[in-house]
Amino acid sequence: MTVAEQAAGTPAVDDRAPVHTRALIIGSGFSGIGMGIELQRRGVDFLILEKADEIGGTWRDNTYPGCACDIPSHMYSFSFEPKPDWTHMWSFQPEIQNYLLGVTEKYGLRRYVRFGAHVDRAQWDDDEQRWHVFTDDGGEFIAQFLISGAGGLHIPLIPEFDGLDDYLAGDGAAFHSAQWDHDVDITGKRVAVIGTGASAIQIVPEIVKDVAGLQLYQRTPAWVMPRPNNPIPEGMQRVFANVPGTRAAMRAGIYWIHEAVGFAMTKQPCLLKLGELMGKWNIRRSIKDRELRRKLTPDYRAGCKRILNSDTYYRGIADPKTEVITDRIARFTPSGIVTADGRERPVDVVVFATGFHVTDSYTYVDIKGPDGEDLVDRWNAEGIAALRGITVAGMPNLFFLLGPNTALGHNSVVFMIESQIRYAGQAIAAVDRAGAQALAPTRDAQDRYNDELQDELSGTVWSTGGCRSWYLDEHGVNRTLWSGMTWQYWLATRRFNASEYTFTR
Ligand code: N01
Repeated sequence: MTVAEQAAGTPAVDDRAPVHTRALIIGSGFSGIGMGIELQRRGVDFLILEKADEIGGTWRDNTYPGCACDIPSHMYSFSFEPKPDWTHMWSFQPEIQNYLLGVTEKYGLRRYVRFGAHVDRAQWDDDEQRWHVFTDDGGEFIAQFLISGAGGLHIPLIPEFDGLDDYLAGDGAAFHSAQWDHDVDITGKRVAVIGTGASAIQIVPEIVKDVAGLQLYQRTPAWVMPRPNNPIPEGMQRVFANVPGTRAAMRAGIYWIHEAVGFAMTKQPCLLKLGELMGKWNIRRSIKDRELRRKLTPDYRAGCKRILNSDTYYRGIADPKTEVITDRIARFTPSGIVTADGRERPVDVVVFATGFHVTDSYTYVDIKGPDGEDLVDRWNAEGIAALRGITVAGMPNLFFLLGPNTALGHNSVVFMIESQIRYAGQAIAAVDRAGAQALAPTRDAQDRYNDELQDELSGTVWSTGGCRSWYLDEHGVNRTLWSGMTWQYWLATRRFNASEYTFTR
C-alpha cells in the first residue's frame, strides 16, 4: 500500500499497523507544504502529519478580526508560486489561507496529509536507522527522515494571572487571539484586550466600533509605523499578471527595502533612530492627549521588539471607547480585572493577545535520539541550538524548519523556509548518494556555527536595544532570530556541505 493510500482512510485505532514512509513532515503550514513540494519534486515518499483538520498552520488558526500579514504578500509567498492578484499589499488572513489551499490543491498534496494526527513523541531506533513517531491517538509511523514544520508560533501563551480561574468559572468569556471564539458576540460588550503586540494592534481598531468599551492592557508599548493598506487596483493586478518582470520587480523591491531595515537591526542599530522619528510622528498625528502620547511612546530602540505597522491602531486607541491601562494587572475577579492601583474594571470578554510559547515550543514533541537521548532535556540544559537552525548533532535524519535562530525580525520567513527545504532536500539526497542510512551534523560543526552566530547576535538591536522580548530565552540568549541579512542565510544554506556531517551506513 502506498503512503497516499494509507493516508486516505483513517482506520480505527486498534486496527492500525504502523505506517511506513521515507519522510514524515510534522505540520502543514507554509513549512510543511513547502517541504512536501520539495520531496515530491525529488521523488521521496512522504506523509504530512497535521494535528488539526485543515492545512494552513498559523494562517488557519489565527482568524481574529483584522488578522493580516505584516510582510507584503508579494514577498510573503513562495517564490515558485507567485500570485499576481493579491488584493492588498499586506493581505488579510482569509486570502493567505486561500493561497495555501490553492498551492496544496495544485500540487495534489492533500492526499499526503493525515489530519487529526497530533504528534506527541518520536524515538530513533538505531538498529533500524528509522524514526518511530507516535500520535496522541495511538497511531505509529516509521520513517527514515523526520522533518518538523511545526514552527514556533503555534502554542498560545496565556499568562498565569491570580484569580483567572474564578473569572473563567463566571459568566465572562475569554480566549486567546489565536483561538478567537467566533460564537462570542462582542457587540455592545465590555472587552479587555491584554497585550499590545502584532496581534493586538490588528484586533483593536477592528473591534472598537462594535464594543461598548475597550480596555487595552499595555505592559510595553510597541513602535508602530504608518502603513496605508489600500486595495491593489485591479489594473495593477493585471499588470503583475501580464507584463513580464513586473511582479518579480515588485518582489525584489520589497525584499531589498526590508533587507535595508535588517542591515540597521543587525549591523547599525543607531540607524533605527530614523524609524523612531516616524513612529513618534505616527503617534502625534493620531493622538491629541499628551499623557496618552507619553504612555504610547516606547523607551527602547525601535526593532528591539518587532516593529509593527498600522494606519489604524492609534485611531482605534483615540476612540473615546478605548482606555489604555498601563497599571499592572494584579488579579482577575469573577467579573473583572483589578490593576495594581486597586481599581477593578468589570469586563464581559477578555482577549489574550499575549503571544506564544516560543523558546519552549520544542517541548511540544518529545524527541529521543540514539540511546534514548532526550532532545528536550539537552535543549533545556544547553539552550536550543542546531546547525543552520535545521539539523542537530547526535539526532540522525532530523530536520527543523524555522528551527532555532531562523525566525526574522525584518523580512519574510517564507524566504527562510525556502532556503531550509532546499537544504533538507539536498541532505536527503546526500544520504542516498553516499549509500548511507542516516546523517547528523558533527558536534564540532554545530558548536562552531552557533558560537559565530551568538557572537554576531550580541551586536544586534535585539540584544542592545534595551527591551525584553520573546526573541530571548530565560537567560537572555537570542535563540530565535537569524543574526544577519536573509541573503546571507540563503548563501549559508545554498549548498549542503557533507564535510560538516557524519554518515551512518
Ligand atoms: O504576541 P507578542 P503577538 N501581562 O508576543 C503582552 C507574529 N505575528 O501574538 O511586550 C500583560 O508580540 C506583551 O507585553 P510585553 C509576529 O512574529 C505575525 O502579538 O512582553 N501583558 C505583548 O504586548 C509576532 O511577533 C503577524 O511587555 C502581557 C503581548 O502581550 C508574533 O506573532 C501578525 C503579559 C504579546 O505580544 C507574536 O505576536 C500577528 C502579561 N502577563 C502576529 N504577557 C504577521 O502579520 C504578555 N503580555 C506575520
